[in-house]
Amino acid sequence: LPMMHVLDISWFTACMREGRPVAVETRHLIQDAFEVLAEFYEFNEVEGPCLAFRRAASVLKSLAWSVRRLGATEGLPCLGERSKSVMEEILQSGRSFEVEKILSDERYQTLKLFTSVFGVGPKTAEKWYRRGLRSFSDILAEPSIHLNRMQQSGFRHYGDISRAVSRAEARALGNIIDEAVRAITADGAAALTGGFRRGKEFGHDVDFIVTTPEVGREDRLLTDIIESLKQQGILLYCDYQASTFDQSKLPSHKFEAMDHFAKCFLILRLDCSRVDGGLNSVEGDSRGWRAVRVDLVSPPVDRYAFTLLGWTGSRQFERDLRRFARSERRMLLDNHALYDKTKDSDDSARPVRLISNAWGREARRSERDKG
Ligand code: TTP
Ligand code: MN
Ligand code: MN
Ligand code: MN
Repeated sequence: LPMMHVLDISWFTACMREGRPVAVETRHLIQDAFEVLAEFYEFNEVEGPCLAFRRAASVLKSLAWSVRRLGATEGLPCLGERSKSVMEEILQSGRSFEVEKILSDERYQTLKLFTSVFGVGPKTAEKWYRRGLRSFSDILAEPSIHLNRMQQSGFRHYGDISRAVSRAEARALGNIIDEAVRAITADGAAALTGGFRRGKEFGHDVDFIVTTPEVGREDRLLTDIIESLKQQGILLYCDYQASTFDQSKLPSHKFEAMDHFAKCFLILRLDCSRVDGGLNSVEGDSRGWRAVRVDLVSPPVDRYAFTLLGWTGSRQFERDLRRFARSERRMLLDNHALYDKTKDSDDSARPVRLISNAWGREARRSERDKG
């Protein structure tokens, strides 16, 4: 990420995670252990330790060396007492008693299973668990349970959408979205974002930002795309959320995890014939298609830069970047804007707007060049 240099945050290791060709057994054991612990606390709605273990896992992910002794991790950020004791146990015995206890816990296993369904969060999973349900067949056989539309799609396409999406499939979907955009407006563009933009080979979904140079047109652009996908017969599920973005309310002084732009969460039917080298599913190949989760967001073009930054992720990187902006630069960063708290808001908004406009132009130009 070139912006690392711009913001001078090379000190922070979590930013440098992706693309390091290191595979070390023990480190991965520790990383997985931290992720299990984080999830355990998430299921119990205890935010502090959950984030602490997430952060510790991401620091380990960033390392270019293998962890063999606890002493070697001395200078690393974000490793607290508890992380260190788990790490020490794994370094000594190859396992963690605490983590194994969680993994064999019926409640953890059940919540893990239930939350793997699209549309089922920890709260719903907990509710079902409390009612004595333990499996998908328990849920589907229980007449008093009402599944919403999202959960129904989640169960219907469970096999497909829990299988990783390959880069070739992401490319094929990119073509589909791009064609849809261009059929609507010749100067519109779709940009791949999310994990695939970070260079990942596999993802749980494919994320795109769609734009049009005409500010104010973006809401309709997204609904037009959805209509086109429906016409093509490939729209299996659609949750559309209209924009609640209000330019006059910028800059926002509170931290906002979610942005206000028009967006949609989709499940699309991807035909085998569109993918070089076939689908990433044995079943799908014989069927001739698979279902894939796709997210689209459509900001006004002068907000393009911030949206691209925000949607590129990872979530941990975004959290760290926002924290860096806040504590090291006295700035507020979210998907809508970058705001300098040390200056008058009107003054500071202007250069940011200029940069944003320039980036928006740049993005359109490079998309056009590609085309
Ligand atoms: P995800 O698609 O959830 O994650 P990912 O692409 O990093 O990884 P995966 O391969 O599992 O799909 O989210 C991508 C980024 O988009 C993430 O940094 C969070 C951001 N995002 C928003 O900023 N606002 C939103 O409303 C949503 C849904 C995501
Ligand atoms: Mn994604
Ligand atoms: Mn994800
Ligand atoms: Mn996504």
